[in-house]
Amino acid sequence: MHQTFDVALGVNLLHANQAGADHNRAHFDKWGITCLNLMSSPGAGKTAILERTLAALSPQLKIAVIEGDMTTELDADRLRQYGVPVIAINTGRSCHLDSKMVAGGIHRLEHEYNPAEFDLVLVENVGNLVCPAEFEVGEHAKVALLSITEGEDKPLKYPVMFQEADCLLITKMDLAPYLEIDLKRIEENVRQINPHVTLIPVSAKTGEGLETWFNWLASQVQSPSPKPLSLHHA
Ligand SMILES: Nc1nc2c(ncn2[C@@H]2O[C@H](COP(=O)(O)OP(=O)(O)OP(=O)(O)O)[C@@H](O)[C@H]2O)c(=O)[nH]1
Ligand SMILES: [Mg+2]
Ligand SMILES: [Zn+2]
Ligand SMILES: [Zn+2]
Repeated sequence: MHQTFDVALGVNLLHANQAGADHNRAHFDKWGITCLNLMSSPGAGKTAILERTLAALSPQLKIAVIEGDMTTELDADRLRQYGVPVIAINTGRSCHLDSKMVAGGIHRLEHEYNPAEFDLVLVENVGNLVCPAEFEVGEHAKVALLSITEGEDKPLKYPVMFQEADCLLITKMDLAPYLEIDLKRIEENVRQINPHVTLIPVSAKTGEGLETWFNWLASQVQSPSPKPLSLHHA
């Protein structure tokens, strides 16, 4: 009985979230904006990658950031230094962004700027390897990050994030010489879960792999490949 109730509650929650995601997606499509949702466990390097990305691409591409954090604006302040609009969303006790929170951010973008001028909205989700993957926010693609310090087994232990990802950045590659980690095993484990994901090893510190990441990003902007708006969490 209890379990039935929980399942029903979860389905309703995701259903309501999906309606909000469709709303956000309609905004992005109307304005010709590509939206990417960056997700990882805490500290895998989302903000560091965004810093390098804004520094390299923001003159050519008009980018805005929606920055999700439970309580602070620390990451938002880091990214504001790159001269792009950064809309901070504090999620309070929630360990993920949902579509309604992101709608608030989109409506702020609409009121404070001319959204049709933007090419790309990058969403940094709350650091969490589990539920951000379940809550669509209207993005065109999901980017997951896995730091090499987290261990080869994470794609198997937290499969939803890796199943859902369109692109997976293996971050902090500069630390590889100091760790007993097998990149090939990470890749094999990821491919078991998601054979077609675009997998890019990177280092925000040395710049390794960033060119490949920028090219993937640019390919999303030039030819966004909309996914069906169906509820695929159920
Ligand atoms: N060596 C090394 N350290 C990195 C790299 N990228 C990020 N870091 C460090 O890892 C820590 C976390 O990086 P962030 O970019 O703040 O990670 P995050 O995923 O945004 O963290 P949350 O937003 O708190 O989930 C910081 O101390 C960074 O300096 C990298 O490529 N190499
Ligand atoms: Mg961050
Ligand atoms: Zn959550
Ligand atoms: Zn709206």
